[in-house]
Amino acid sequence: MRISFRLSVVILVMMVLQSCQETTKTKVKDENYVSENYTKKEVDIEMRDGVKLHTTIYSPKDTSKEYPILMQRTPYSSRPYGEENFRSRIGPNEHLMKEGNIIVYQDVRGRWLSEGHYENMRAYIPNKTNNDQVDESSDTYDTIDWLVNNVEHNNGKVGVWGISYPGFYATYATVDAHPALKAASPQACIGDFFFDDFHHNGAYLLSYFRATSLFGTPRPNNDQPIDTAWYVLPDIQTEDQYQFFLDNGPLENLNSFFEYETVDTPTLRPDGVTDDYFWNELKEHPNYDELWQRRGIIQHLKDVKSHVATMIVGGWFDAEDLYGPLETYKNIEAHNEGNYNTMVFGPWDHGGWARTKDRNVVGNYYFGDSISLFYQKNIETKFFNHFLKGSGDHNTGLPEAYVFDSGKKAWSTLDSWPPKNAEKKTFYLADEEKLTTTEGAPLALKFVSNVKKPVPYSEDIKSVFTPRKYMTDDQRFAARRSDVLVFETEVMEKDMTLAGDIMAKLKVATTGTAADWIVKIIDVHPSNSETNEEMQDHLKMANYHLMVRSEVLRGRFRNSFSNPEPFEPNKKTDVNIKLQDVYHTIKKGHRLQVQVQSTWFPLIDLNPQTYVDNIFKAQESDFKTQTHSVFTDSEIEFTVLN
Ligand code: PG9
Repeated sequence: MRISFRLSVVILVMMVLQSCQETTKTKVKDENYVSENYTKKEVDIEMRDGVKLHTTIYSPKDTSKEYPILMQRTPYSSRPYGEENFRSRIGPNEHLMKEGNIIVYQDVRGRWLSEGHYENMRAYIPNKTNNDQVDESSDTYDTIDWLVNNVEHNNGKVGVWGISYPGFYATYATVDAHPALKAASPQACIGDFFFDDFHHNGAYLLSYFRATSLFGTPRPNNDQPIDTAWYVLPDIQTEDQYQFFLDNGPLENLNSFFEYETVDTPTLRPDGVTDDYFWNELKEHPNYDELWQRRGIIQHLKDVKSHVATMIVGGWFDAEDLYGPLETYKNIEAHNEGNYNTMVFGPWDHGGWARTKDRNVVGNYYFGDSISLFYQKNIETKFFNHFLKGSGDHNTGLPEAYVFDSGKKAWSTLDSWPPKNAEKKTFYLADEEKLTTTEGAPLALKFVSNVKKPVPYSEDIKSVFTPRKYMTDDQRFAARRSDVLVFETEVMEKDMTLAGDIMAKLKVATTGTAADWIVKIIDVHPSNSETNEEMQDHLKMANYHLMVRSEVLRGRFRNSFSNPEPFEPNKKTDVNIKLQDVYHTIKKGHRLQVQVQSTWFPLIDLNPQTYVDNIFKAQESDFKTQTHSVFTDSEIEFTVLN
């Protein structure tokens, strides 16, 4: 029977509408999944020194069985507050949410609705002798103790997880760990603010400027708990942060952003002390002194109890915390033989592994489909279930190192990191822009480092809260500048897999007495490479100069991060820069390129290029254009799979 055309159109429209409603219903159902399947309680748990920490507990409505507790401690708030208000997603991923776990969020000491005073990266106190000695380890211990003894239907096993600053608290949980703590997954975990986030090897990350007030604004009413944001992120009132910071000049001109109306005391006191206690710390402590040293957590990972299994997660293209997860994994591995300690590193930016987008992309660069979804289902869920619901006998079926080769765009499962069959391979920064394995005569390659025209760290016109995208940005814009030295191999005749850290052993000189040194490792793609849909319009994958790794060292710290020293003008000097690990195959048909430069703006602040004790107090007159030299007996030592 022929159905009239008109009727068939009506049927088709009805079918389309119905499927949309179903999708919406599914989505709506998903949006309400937590409130439909979990109850919520908020409690203020008393710590050993009497301070109460605000803690939110989501428990499965199905009380027919017992569940482990999965906890995240955070400075970013456990909101929404109010037992009638639910998060739409809880836990490390949707599988763990839907399988049923008790999910706990806690405002750390001094943040949001928790009492006490906040300290950035609060220093650990070893060998505590009284209840007034508290830190994030003791707060975590006291919290876990209360939870396992007071939360109904818990199975006595606790896991912690967190990304970035919450990752730092997850690492901290493993120090003097509570016996109920069975699994910890610090992810993109901050290790040390002198090498993560706000500084890289002593260079101040000016690109973090706007994040300062998030951590340095005193809570009003003499630091009382508060359920709404009490800080204001500085508004530089432009989308062109490069021009803003260039026009702004010396860092001390930024002090004016740190006068807060919420603070009960007068602003900008005569001696330049501002109302932001973190900005004051940054500008008064430009060197790796006791303030930063005592706050690093890496040094305290020498006695992680064997009942705590650890899985450290990071992204090869994480602009914020790369030092932290790599050093956390390596130090637990080095000092705690017999512990279950593994790592997962994928082609992600900061926290990319927790997202659920199908296409995994960082900036312009596409790495593949469902990589984070694969991780969540087959790695993260497996890890927690094994130690919190399963036998916990270490036989997880997961490898020591689950690492993604960002060149081949494929996972590897390795029994160690770095790989046992990796070896060092040295390349030289040769004349005529060559990167060669044969050492030539030591020539001086010169460039003018103009403080009025610093090398941009990105060709995008933007203003960021923290830097992210640049980690995979095309570097052709820099390669074509006269103040960026370029060194490049011939076309690779076979694949070369970089697997581990990279050491830049530069031999340099400057007409000045201070300089920053930046090294970038680049995968130059063939000119017939196909462009992916995420590529910015002005770019093409043809000849794409993919940044694989980059790092800066502020030259004054070349011999010590704590005791800076000037350069002697025109004297050939060694500057060694460790670049964080990579796992990247430079494929046959590609080229390996190294770029060397001395400004990277405004990712990092401008070096005056004349030595001053504290760049945060440098004057306009200190900033001078200089001529720098890189000698061709400089080496780049790669870790390569043989
Ligand atoms: N590590 C990230 C961060 C720290 C400090 C300021 C801004 C960002 C993070 O916790 O996301």
